[in-house]
Amino acid sequence: MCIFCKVAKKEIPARIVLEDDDLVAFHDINPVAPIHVLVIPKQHITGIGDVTDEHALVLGKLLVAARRIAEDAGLLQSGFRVVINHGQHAGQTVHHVHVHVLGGRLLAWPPG
Ligand code: IU
Repeated sequence: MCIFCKVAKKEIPARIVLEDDDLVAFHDINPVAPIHVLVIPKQHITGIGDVTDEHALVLGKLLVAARRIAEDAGLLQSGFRVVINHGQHAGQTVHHVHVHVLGGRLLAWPPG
């Protein structure tokens, strides 16, 4: 089973900040910003490059959750970024789709 499926099933520990029937959000173990939370669907989806129309609802829920996490972290005013990496050139290391919610510092653009 993939590592984020294990997080979703509580088979490995994570610092969960939000959960509902469809998704789990937890602090990244290797944060690159003062706030760095990952939002994952409980359903295994390999990456954003693999989604179809049937995933539209859950993908929308991931983004709504990202906004709520940003609000709870006090980032709505200062700003925040959501990132979904897919594949080698984007640096995807975990092959279960996840939305990074990043904030708490000035984020450079374009990303490296
Ligand atoms: P990426 O988009 O696939 O590059 O991001 C994967 C992220 O998952 C990365 O920021 C890791 O630090 C993070 N992570 C985690 O939080 N817990 C884990 O057990 C593993 C990776 I493996």
